[in-house]
Amino acid sequence: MTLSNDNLSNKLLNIINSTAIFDLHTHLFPPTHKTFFLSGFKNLLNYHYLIAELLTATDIDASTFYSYNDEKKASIIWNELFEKRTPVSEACAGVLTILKELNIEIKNQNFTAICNEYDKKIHSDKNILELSNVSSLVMTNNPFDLDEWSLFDNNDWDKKIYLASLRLDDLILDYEGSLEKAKDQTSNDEANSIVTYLEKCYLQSNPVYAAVSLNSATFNTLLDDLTWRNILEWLQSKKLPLSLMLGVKRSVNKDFGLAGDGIGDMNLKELSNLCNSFPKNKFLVTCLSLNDQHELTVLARKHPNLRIFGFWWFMNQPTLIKQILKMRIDMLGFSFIPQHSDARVSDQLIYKWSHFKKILHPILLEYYQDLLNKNFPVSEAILQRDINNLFSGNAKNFLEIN
Ligand code: HDL
Ligand code: ZN
Repeated sequence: MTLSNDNLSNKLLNIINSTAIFDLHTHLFPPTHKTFFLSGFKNLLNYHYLIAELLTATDIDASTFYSYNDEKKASIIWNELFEKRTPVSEACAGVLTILKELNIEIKNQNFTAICNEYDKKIHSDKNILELSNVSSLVMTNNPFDLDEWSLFDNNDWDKKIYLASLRLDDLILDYEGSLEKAKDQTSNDEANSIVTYLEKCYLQSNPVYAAVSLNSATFNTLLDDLTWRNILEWLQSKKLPLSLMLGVKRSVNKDFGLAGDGIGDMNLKELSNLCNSFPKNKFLVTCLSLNDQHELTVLARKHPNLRIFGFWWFMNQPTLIKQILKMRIDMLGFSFIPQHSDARVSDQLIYKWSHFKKILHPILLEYYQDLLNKNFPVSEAILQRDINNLFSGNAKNFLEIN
């Protein structure tokens, strides 16, 4: 049944709010992976986005701050960013969105009271997945962090919800150390022990893609280094896409820890060269800098083996999403993966996705209204097909998973 301008908006909003999400890139783990599973109010406030905002809005010394325990750090962040200052940044707004979703009053409540009420309301990952309508997600799994990788020694978690990836940054950041671990884990001294080890990890974890973050100083390693050419050939043999997160500069401020990374240079002509050099490999790509977004979108029109995903990190800001999401639709239609959460604390799924949906609805509405005005028959079935694709289908089809 064709919709009209009267009922289009509500129908679209209902479909956006009721369609299950496949979250393509997160740093989340199942609750049974105890040391790596993060949830709760203290962990929410200890998010490195908020730490960066604290350390640059106050004269608190970074190393002093990091010497405190999580409770003290969280209470300082709450006091400085939410009580002494107005919490209007995206990361601050995200915390408030979750408190609202949980009906937790802020007025006349101090940090401890809010903390106690919060931790009574959020009691499981299932609770969070329901609230955020995330049906499954991809973890960031580092095969060279053996403690974190121990997740795959157990079967006490839902592998249909928590899907694996192979995060390969350590091969860029510490090749020799990674090679030693690969040799230890495979008792293999040959040059190709990295690929031998990745094969072992593949069998253990059943990853849906491999991933690496790069910048202009490291990108050509993929093309020039024999190990990486072997990895790309291995990925192709496994039909595993490679997720490329481009334009990051690690430790811009060394004292800030995880909060110290920033934007690096990136030459996307090299990305185009990679797509042409490895036509049978698939590349999921996201860029950290606003400066790279237009060229990336044009490249997605040139390379069928390139698929854009998400608004990564410093791009995940309402003003930038509005501008770039419309550009992507203008140039690619709906043939891209519009968002991922990059959540580190499970509870963040609630705000990362509700904030995106709030931006998505009016933008999509404008395109569908334009179609109706040109007498194109927009039906509920068409809306549901499109939102299914944007929220999960495009990613799953590119990954060739169900
Ligand atoms: O490299 C990455 O996967 C980034 O997402 C970093 O983990 C970053 O610290 C982050 O959490 N961004 O949202
Ligand atoms: Zn990430």
